[in-house]
Amino acid sequence: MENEISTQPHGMEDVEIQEWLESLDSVLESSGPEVAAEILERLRAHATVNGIDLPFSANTPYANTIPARLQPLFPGDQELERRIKSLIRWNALAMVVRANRVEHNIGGHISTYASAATLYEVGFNHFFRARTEEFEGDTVYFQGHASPGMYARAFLEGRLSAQKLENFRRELKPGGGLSSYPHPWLMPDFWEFPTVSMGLSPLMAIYQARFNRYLEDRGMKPVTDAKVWAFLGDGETDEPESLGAITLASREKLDNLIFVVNCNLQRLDGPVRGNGQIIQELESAFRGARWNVIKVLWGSEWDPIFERDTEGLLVKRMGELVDGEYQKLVVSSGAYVREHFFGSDPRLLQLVEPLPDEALRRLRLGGHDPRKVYAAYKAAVEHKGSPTVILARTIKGYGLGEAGEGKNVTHQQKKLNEDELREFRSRFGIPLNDEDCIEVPFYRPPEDSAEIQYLRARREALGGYTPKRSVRSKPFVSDHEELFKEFHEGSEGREVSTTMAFVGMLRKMLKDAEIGKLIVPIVPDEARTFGMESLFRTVGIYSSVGQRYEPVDVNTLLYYKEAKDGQILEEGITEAGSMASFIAAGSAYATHGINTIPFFIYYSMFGFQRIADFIWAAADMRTRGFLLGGTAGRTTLSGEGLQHQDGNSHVLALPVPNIKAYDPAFAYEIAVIIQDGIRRMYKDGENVFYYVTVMNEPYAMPPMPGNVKDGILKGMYRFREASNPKSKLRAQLFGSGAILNEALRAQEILETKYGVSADVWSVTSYKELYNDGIESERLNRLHPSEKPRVAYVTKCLADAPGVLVAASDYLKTLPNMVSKWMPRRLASLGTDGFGRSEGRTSLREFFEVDSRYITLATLHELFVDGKMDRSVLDRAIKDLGINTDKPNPVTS
Ligand SMILES: Cc1ncc(C[n+]2csc(CCOP(=O)(O)OP(=O)(O)O)c2C)c(N)n1
Ligand SMILES: [Mg+2]
Repeated sequence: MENEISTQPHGMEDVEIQEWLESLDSVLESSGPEVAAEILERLRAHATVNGIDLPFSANTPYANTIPARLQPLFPGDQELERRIKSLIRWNALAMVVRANRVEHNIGGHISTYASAATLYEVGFNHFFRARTEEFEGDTVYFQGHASPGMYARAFLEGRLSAQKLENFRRELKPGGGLSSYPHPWLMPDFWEFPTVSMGLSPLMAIYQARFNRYLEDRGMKPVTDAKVWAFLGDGETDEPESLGAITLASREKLDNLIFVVNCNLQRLDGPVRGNGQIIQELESAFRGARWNVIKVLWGSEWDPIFERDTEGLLVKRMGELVDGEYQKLVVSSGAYVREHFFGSDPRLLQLVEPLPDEALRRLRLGGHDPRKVYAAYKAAVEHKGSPTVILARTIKGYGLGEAGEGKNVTHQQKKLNEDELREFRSRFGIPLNDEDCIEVPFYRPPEDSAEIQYLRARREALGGYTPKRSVRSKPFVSDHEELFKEFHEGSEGREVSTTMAFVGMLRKMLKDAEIGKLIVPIVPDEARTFGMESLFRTVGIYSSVGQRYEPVDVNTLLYYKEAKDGQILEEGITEAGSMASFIAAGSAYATHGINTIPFFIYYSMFGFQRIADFIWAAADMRTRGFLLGGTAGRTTLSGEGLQHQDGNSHVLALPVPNIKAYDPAFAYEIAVIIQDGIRRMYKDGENVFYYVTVMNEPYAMPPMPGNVKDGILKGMYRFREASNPKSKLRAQLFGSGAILNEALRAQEILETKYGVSADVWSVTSYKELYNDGIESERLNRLHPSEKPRVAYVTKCLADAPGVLVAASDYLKTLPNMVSKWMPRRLASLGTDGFGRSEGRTSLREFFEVDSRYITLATLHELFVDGKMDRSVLDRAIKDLGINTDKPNPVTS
């Protein structure tokens, strides 16, 4: 009954609807789709004006976007391509099955590639253009779990040996192996983009496409029609990052960007939307964001059935099923499909009456039909004015039959029994007999076979092989000594923050003849916070459309200037997006052969803490550049409270192997670090990048005390010696960042009030000290007969007498982790705990890191060593005004 009402609203006759449809058809025929669309748009407006409340829907019917009659001819040899694809399927499966026979549970995925094989093969044979001398090439983000397919193809192409395939996921075996997923760190000549932490690659791809435009608009690379392709899983789209920047892509009209979502309706545990339709959900999200959406749902076998269906019943029926039901159909017999899908309406049953059950079972989905996929890709690359997403329906584990096709367990399937292997072999026509087949050997037809010849010819026509990574930029020749020299001088008493000092350097770098153009300043709506607004005017904010309005502050010196050739990437409030820009700019030395140097400055608490996985991906990708943690330090940033004040980031930087993390106190330290960083990354080609914290506490910047460059870079150097080194009471104070000034004040108090002579060290990087320490330990363990290597910390403190006290604006674990290489016990002060929104002075008291607490810690260490009387300590507590009953900052 309900159904009846919905199909015939208010008793409207079928014939009336039919008349409307027929007139539309005739417009379509006589004047084409554009006029038809215009009429519909006018009708919609007319209806709204007349008070008709049309429900909003961004969805189109559950059908292919490109109808069969508009489908282009498939230009390839379909049969040969099918055979090549079958061989790749076999070898991909063999890799995983063999690896798991050798080492149980080594893992690997069969079903992701099995479902996506056609999506990739149409790309490889017809679309993905390689990077060459003449052409920058297309950029492809491969779905991480489909990696066996890419390896299997490279094997057929003769680029990877059988031995490499044999050692899939076992890179440490003799002869090397293949990394589980796309990791440029592990396979730097092959993979360009790490994609396996799901959600990162769609976002990175959007910003990559946008960065390509930035380079073009700034005249740094020629304008080309190169595309960025990103392949993702439908389950992956649940990650917030996946769809988080899709409006940026449409706003920027990134028609150089193509998403292909492999909609197998399944993720790891089960259906992506058992009770809904993921494809329709994604369609409305992307259409709502003004993307060009192409649905590839049904294969060619469905076309004649659609043609017979003049009433649109089939499309309607297709739209009714939820994904859980579709999944059930995939694993069911033809008879079941007839009864449960077509059986809902006798007219539908009639449509498929001529087809036997077996044919119903074999009605292919769009994502497995090269002709449909080709049509979609062609439309995508030709589309102008917006990015395209292709939603391709496939079956997870396609071809695995009983071993997992469409089953909930298929994602984890790594083994096939003998029957299943034989069936797979037969289904895909692999020339192996029953006996050989169960050994699952890799199979490559001879070089002169039609398959290999075809595959090679196709790739040749597209410029060569892909994926392939190479470093194409030329290294810098200069050390930029002059550029940084002035910052060694100090501020002559003027109080500046390290952030201001850094911005001064940035301004100077931007003017430099060699590197000026290459600098890419990136800010997530924080330029004013860091005093960078003067750069708006001088180098401009990048905008692909220039500035279409007169900025409200146009009469001021530092107005908000947007320009098509603007240099600053002002990303708005998105640390993730800014990081994706950082990655694109920091890997352009490989992707584009351009040495762009990104400087991404942000609120330090919203870096490692918030987007650490992107930083990890950047590390894997061998990204170069500088992350600047601004307003850093738990007590140095006043008033902001526990979600802003960062005492964590230097600890969170520890696990990223190739990031160098520095907590400098003075302008010259920053100058030394940045100059050396540029040299290491862009002259010597080292695969490192930098994290430098800068603060907003103003103080006089001293001149560099002699040549301490080496110490700054290695992690520590003596900044100020004790004035009375012969004193009986001696101490070594270690300060970092803005807390170094507290150590210097403590040095004075200790000297004048307690007769303790202390040296003060600037510890610029606990991470560097730690890495050096563990490396020394390791080398000594492995080479016991050689002269022991002495840790740098140990060397520094060889002749440094007295008690040891460290204070930083970060967790106490930082100094503690290097204390084992110190000659004596270390007392560590730091900022473990939540903290308060408070001013600097109160915060430093609260966390017990100010000069008074450093003084007390020093006196206490002397007392423990028996060098100081208890009464002095008691008096000091009183004189220093220390409340001994205050709450523990760690737990309060
Ligand atoms: C951030 C993240 N979380 C979890 C995983 C583990 N994981 C790997 S594959 C997968 C399911 C993938 O489903 P889908 O995106 O639909 O891809 P399909 O294999 O179906 O093509 C999961 C949960 C991961 N790789 N990354
Ligand atoms: Mg899926």
